[in-house]
Amino acid sequence: MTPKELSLGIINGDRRSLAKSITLLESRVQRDRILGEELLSYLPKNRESSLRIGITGVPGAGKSTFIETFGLYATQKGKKVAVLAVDPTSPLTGGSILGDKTRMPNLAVHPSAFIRPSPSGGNLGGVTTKTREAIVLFEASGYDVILIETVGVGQSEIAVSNMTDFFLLILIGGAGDELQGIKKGIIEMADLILINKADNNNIERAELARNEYRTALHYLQSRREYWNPDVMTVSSLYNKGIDKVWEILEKFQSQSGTHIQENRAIQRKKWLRESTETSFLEEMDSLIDTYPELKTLHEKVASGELSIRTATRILLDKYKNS
Ligand SMILES: Nc1nc2c(ncn2[C@@H]2O[C@H](COP(=O)(O)OP(=O)(O)OP(=O)(O)O)[C@@H](O)[C@H]2O)c(=O)[nH]1
Ligand SMILES: [Mg+2]
Repeated sequence: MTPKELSLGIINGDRRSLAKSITLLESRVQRDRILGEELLSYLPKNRESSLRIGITGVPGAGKSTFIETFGLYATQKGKKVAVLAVDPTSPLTGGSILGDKTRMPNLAVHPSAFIRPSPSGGNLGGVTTKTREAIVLFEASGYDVILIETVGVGQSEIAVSNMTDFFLLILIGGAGDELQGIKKGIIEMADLILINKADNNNIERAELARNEYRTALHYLQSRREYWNPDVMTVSSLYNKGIDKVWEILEKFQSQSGTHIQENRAIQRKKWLRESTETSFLEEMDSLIDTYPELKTLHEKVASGELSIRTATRILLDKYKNS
C-alpha cells in the first residue's frame, strides 16, 4: 500500500492500515523512513478532543490491570482506546516487559481498543520517537483515549510525562516511598495518584497510604496552575473506583480549557529539539567508520589531548561548511 492509501485507511479507522503504518514508522530502512514521513504528512494533526494519559508506577503495582479495567470502562462510554508502552530495552533485563497483551486479555480483543506492543530494542530516544508517532496515527484514526504505560524507575517516566496531557501514578499501600522506588520528583509530576489494590484485607493499608500521600501533596507545589492533584484508592482487579477516575479525567479536561493544547505546543517544540539531537548523534555514529578524521577527533577527546569544547566547535564548523 502507498502512504496515501495507508493514510486513508487510518482516517477511516481501518486497523490493518494502522498496524502496517506503525510497522513502517518503526522501520530503520532508509526507504521506509521516507515513506513514513510522507505518510505522516497526509494525516490530520492534533485532535483536540483526545486525551493522552501517561501511567507509571513500580513493577507489579497494577498498571496493566488498571489499563485493562479502565480501558474497558472507557469503551463502555463509547470511546476508542489505544494502549502504548514506553519501555526502553534495558541492558539488565534484556527485554520488554510492558504492553503485554496477556495482561489485558479483554481489552486486547475489544473492537474499540488497540494495544500496540512495545517497539523492540533501541534506546529511550528511539522508543519515544516511535511512541510519539504512534500517538499521531492513533489520533488520526479516531482514538479518543491514549494510555501510555511505563515502568517508574528510570528516565522513561519523564519522557512519558513530556508526551502526555495527564500523568497518573499508581502506587500500593503498605510500602514506604523507598520500598516503592518512587522518587519525590515523580510524585511532583503526578496529576493523580492512585493507591491500587484497595481490596480484601488491603483496604485499610490503602486508605492509610492515601492519607499520607494527600498530606505529602499539600507540601508540594502543584505542577500546573490550573490543576490540583489528588490521591484516591482503587481496585483495578475488582473494578472499584474506576468510575471516579473517569470523572476526575472529565473534570481535568473541562477545567483545563486551552491549557492542554498550549501544553502540547510546548511539548512539540521540546520534541523537535530532542529529535534533532538524536538524529545528529545517529548521523555522527554512522559516519565515524567512513571518516578517519572523525574517529581521530573522538580518540583525541578520549585521551584528553583535545578539549570537548574545541572538539564540539570543530564538529559544528564542519556541519556549517558541509
Ligand atoms: N488484589 C489486587 N491485585 C491486583 C490489582 N491490580 C493488579 N493486581 C495484581 O498485581 C499483579 C501485577 O499486576 P500488573 O497489572 O501486571 O502490574 P504492572 O504494574 O503492570 O506490572 P509491570 O508491567 O510488570 O511493571 C497481578 O498479579 C495482578 O493481578 C488490584 O487492584 N487488586
Ligand atoms: Mg504492566
